Amino acid sequence: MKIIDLRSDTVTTPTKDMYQRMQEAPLGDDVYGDDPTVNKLEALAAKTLNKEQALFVPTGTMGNLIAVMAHTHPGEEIILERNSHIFLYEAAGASRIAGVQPMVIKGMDGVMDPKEVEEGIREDNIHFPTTSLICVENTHNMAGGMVQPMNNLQELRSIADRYKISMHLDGARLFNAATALDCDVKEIAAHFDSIMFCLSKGLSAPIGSMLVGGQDFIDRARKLRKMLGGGMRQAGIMASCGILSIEQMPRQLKIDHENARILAEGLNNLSGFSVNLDKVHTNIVNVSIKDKMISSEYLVEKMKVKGILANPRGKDFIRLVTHKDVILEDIHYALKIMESI
Ligand code: TLP
Repeated sequence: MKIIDLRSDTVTTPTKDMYQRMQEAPLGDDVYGDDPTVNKLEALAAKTLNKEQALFVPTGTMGNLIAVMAHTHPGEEIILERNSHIFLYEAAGASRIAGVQPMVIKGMDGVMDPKEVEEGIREDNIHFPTTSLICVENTHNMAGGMVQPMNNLQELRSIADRYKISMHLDGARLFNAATALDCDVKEIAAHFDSIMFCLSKGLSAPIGSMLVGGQDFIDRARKLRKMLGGGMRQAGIMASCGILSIEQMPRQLKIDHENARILAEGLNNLSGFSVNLDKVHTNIVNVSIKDKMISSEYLVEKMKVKGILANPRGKDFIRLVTHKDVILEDIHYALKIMESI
């Protein structure tokens, strides 16, 4: 049976070139700073985002946690969007390991109102924790891959500057955001003190994310990575793929976005589903199930039997994600199957 895996872009397998590069990558012990391939990837990531330094980390979750730890002290507070990945999906690492308290702001499609962010910043008062970080997610996963408007980022930046607070970007899908805005990733990165972006999603590397920022920040981050057990040895095997992710894979994202739109429009034309097409900005499609008697879990199971893999999102939605291992023909095939469900 043909399987079409739309659960996530994390399921992408390495490209042929990546397999080739893995075999040939010059290696060394990266904890000693000796792996030339990791060093090359870190320099490339820093240059691509126009920042001083970068650090190769095993996962996006670890990259975000290290960023929170490097920007804060235990007992401080960080401002986060209510549906952000750091708040919802990272097993409370920021609270448990970094020891910070989240101040959550409910955004509109993941976009925080700058006024509410400013109101969330604590005054200097003996009773209050110090606010030390604002986190933004772009694209916003729970909002269905929606892109944060550039003027919103500018407004948040000016607040952060006014209050001398750092800003971190969970840019797991930063390159999808830049593709949708038709801008350079540097333009988005410019608003932030640190950025995490994933190599292992639409950019198709098997493993790894990058943490990017200033020299001091990355020096602290490198030590924290070691403390958390993320100091890797001949990591150039993986970094070799990451180099190709940055050099070659961003152009694939345009295709992924086009496929997501075709999928969204096709599903919206079917009687059982609806998709808010205005909210399909990138490679994620949140699909609403019209029949409220059918739960998302039930639907996902039914689809699985027919070879279409998806993730439930709440009770009434499923999430479909396009990526390089799902081609246009697969999208049309998936639509046919969905019509028969
Ligand atoms: N997201 C995964 C799941 O964890 C939900 C997915 O399938 O979308 N930030 C954002 C915005 C993410 O979407 C993810 C992964 C991460 C961070 C964490 O990255 P990893 O999986 O590398 O730890």
